[in-house]
Amino acid sequence: MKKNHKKILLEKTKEENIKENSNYLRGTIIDDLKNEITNGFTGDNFSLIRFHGMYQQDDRDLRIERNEQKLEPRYAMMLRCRLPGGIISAKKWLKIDQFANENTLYRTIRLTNRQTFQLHGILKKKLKDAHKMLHEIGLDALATANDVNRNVLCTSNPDQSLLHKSCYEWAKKISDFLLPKTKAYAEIWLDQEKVATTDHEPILGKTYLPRKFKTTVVLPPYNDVDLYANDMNFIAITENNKIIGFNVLVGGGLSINHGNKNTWPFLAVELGYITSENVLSIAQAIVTTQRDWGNRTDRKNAKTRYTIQRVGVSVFKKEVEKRANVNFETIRPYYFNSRGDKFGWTKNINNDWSLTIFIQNGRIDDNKKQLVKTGLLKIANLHEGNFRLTANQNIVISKISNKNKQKIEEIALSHGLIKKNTPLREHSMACVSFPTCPLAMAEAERMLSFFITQVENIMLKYGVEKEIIILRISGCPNGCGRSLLSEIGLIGKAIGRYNLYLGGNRIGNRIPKIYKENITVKEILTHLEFLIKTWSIKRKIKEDFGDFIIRKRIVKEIIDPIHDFWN
Ligand code: SRM
Ligand code: SF4
Repeated sequence: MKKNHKKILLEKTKEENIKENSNYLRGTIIDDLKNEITNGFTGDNFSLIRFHGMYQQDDRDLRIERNEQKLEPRYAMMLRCRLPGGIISAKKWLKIDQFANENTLYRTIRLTNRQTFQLHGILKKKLKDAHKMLHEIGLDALATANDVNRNVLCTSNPDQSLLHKSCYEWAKKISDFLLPKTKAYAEIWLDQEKVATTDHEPILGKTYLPRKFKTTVVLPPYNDVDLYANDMNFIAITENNKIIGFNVLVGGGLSINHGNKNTWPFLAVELGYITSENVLSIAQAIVTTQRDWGNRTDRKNAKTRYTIQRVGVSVFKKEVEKRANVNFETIRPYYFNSRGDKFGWTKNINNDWSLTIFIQNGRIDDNKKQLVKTGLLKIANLHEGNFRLTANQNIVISKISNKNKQKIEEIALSHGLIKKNTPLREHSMACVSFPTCPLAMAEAERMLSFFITQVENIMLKYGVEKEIIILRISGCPNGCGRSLLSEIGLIGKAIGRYNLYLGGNRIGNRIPKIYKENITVKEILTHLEFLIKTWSIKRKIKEDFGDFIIRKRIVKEIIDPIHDFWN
């Protein structure tokens, strides 16, 4: 019996076979595109389209109704664009907005917390149009999902300083360097002719990575990309206003499974310092080490963090040094003092301007209170610069000329894009969850605004409404809303029920611990009222909520997540 169990564990996962047999990510996607019997993809293609930046979903609000009518679920795809560092010109935005209006079921755009955007609700027959539209404006959706290096994050707004600009250039360079080389994307979506060459993936390999892989380039002191949640991170070290090298951190990740003690969140750990000329060889060595050493028999144990924990940091580091032929130097001093985005106007290096706008949940839509979509469209129509998407689901209108500054401000004001929000709201985040996410267990995006209003009322009642608390909601333990790096984190358990986590910190390098399990929103608010009240009375001067929770031992501090997270 035991032997059998071992054998099962050592078998490659189904996904590994899918990749192996896919002919470099082609599968039979082309046949499925011709198949008009279903709006969905069949067999392996369901998984393979993810490498091309799409997820098959169905509207969960409609499931019961369609089932009763004996109809296929309302299949439609979510498409995630590749946008390293989050930059898209205003002119390109116009095309995206138009496509969303004319070709998607929801007619919205969703900014993600990895500096890009998603279009939900594209029918299979419209998919090629979507990719062709992206291609025409110089974009694509390649490698924004599945077992590859995903959209590379970098500290927002490259126009603020030369250092920000060079961070962006590094993010772009790393993203391009680690992209899949297969021609499958161009053949399938752009109708490019199949050329008689042999596909080869020198970095990712024929079976790609064991699991998703996430990278950041960050300029201290702002940890606006939440680097500790990522597989590979480059922290810029500067001298005389130039980036001279990077501290490299690896192995962060946040997802867990409810009740599965073999899963735990983990903060990226330090490998060492490298000079700039070694960035790409180190990136390649880290990725290929994870490619060859990552667990391909259990997807729940396949991310870099588990590889590093299995072999140990020093063994992993030595292997990376050997593969790159570079030795890490001692980590250079660095510190972070905040997360989140700074809203409002900033003057840039070229004497032009940036305006950072808070977008609740990253949802680009119009509602009674705010005309976010219309407002951004009007701005895009006259703006000659860029839109910059942040890792907190917000948007920076960057490179605004002096000539356009006032006009843009007027549009932003009249469409409710510049509003006085509480620091709590400005730092809040929720994942997409219902109705499109197939893995959602509880509401997140659709309940965030209401929930924040309730917590705002509590904070106002106890005179702490001007304080920042990092509050995040995820609809399931995959933790896309990065709840496991927040001071107050909710993780969905079932409809209307959440686990409540407390005790993360402001800069995002402390994992919160469970405080109450499987409770209702009403119960959560009762607990929060008590805790916020106590904090308002007993906190030390300037003591953050998360730090207070830990000092008062309301939850135990997580020092070693492998042991402390579940115990
Ligand atoms: Fe995520 C899966 C949305 C950031 C961990 N995530 C999903 C899917 C695609 C559901 C699915 O597999 O079918 C969700 C699509 C919902 C929808 O309808 O749009 C989804 N994840 C998101 C986004 C849109 C949340 C958001 O509101 O911004 C983010 C897209 C980022 C991007 O542009 O690439 C998003 N996901 C994250 C993050 C946060 C981050 O990267 O900083 C995490 C936690 C960090 C980490 O990786 O550990 C995250 N998503 C997951 C996981 C768990 C992965 C794991 O390690 O086990 C899944 C499930 C999976 O991959 O099996 C997942
Ligand atoms: Fe979906 Fe869960 Fe991610 Fe939310 S956390 S988007 S519910 S997978």
